[in-house]
Amino acid sequence: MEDEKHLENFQNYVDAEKKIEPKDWMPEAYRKTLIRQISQHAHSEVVGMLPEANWITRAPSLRRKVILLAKVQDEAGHGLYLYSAAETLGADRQMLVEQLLDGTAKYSSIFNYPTVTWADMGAIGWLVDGAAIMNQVMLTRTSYGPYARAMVRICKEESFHQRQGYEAITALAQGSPEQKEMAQDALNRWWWPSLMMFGPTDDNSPNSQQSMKWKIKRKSNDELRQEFVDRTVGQAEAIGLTIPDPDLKWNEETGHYEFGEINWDEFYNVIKGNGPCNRERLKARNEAHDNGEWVREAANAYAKKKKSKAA
Ligand code: BYC
Repeated sequence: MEDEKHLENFQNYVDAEKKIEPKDWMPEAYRKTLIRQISQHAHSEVVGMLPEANWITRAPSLRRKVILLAKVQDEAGHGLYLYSAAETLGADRQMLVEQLLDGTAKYSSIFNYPTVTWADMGAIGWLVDGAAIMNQVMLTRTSYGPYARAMVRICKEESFHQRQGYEAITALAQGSPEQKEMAQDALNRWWWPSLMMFGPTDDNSPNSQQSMKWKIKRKSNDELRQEFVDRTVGQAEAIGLTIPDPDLKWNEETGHYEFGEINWDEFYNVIKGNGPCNRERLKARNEAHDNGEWVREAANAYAKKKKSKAA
């Protein structure tokens, strides 16, 4: 029943900073919003493995290869925690996966860009994971208990991902002129898409207002984007790279960087499925799913056997 009283009690509970747990009463729209956001997040982790997987066999040293492998495996793990968190809300995992495979579910826009040089591995760790952490640290305090707890663990791993990326790009930025050029080129290509990861501006974000009221989100898309810019500019300067934004400047009065206009047409085009790699990503994901059919069959057969033995 969603009468006024229930809704009011729910809001009071959230306002008192109490966590909502799976068996607690919650408005249907709260449940739906969380399933939407958590499943999109899970899909992003899973699809996010693809651009990096492209470089595992071509990592420039054994050390870099081991690090990259560990990072990509972490992302698979994050996807699995998150699908489990969505299941606590009554979502059907198979249905969520099907929505990803048939192209009806969204995942982060950032993973529809190509990884054309090794420097992209550094840029992804530094910028993409850096942006992801900004958002996910906020989500460790989200009002839904299972999502908040999953984020605590995920953030620890994301922090390693960001550090390894910054270290990898630093090595290139301090290397030969060609390596430095490669690092700068990667920054040029990943900077603007990283800013888009935070989602549309607050004025154009249809879900933000309600999500903030329910404390699913605690900071707005624009607030987080600004925090990211403020933190990242100094990191670029420290390694001698230039942020590709002629309008970037420090504002003494606000204590923040001002930055140029984001190309929102590009963003909406990518999330509609028309980015540089959307089709390639979905094709790769579908192939991986089909190739894994025998593993799912074997796991089901094993579970069935175990169950009948126990019975
Ligand atoms: N890309 O009202 P808004 C990682 C959609 S992966 C695509 O502001 P909301 C990693 C949005 O879904 C970590 N779509 O929405 C993995 C909504 O569409 P619908 C990824 C986007 O939910 C591997 C519409 O635009 N992190 O770290 O309030 C390797 C309107 O937006 C995007 C997460 O998923 C986008 N960038 O706020 C390396 C964090 N932005 O559903 C790294 C969890 C917006 O209404 N998610 N849209 O059709 C969130 O925090 C929020 O969902 C967002 C958007 C801030 C992203």
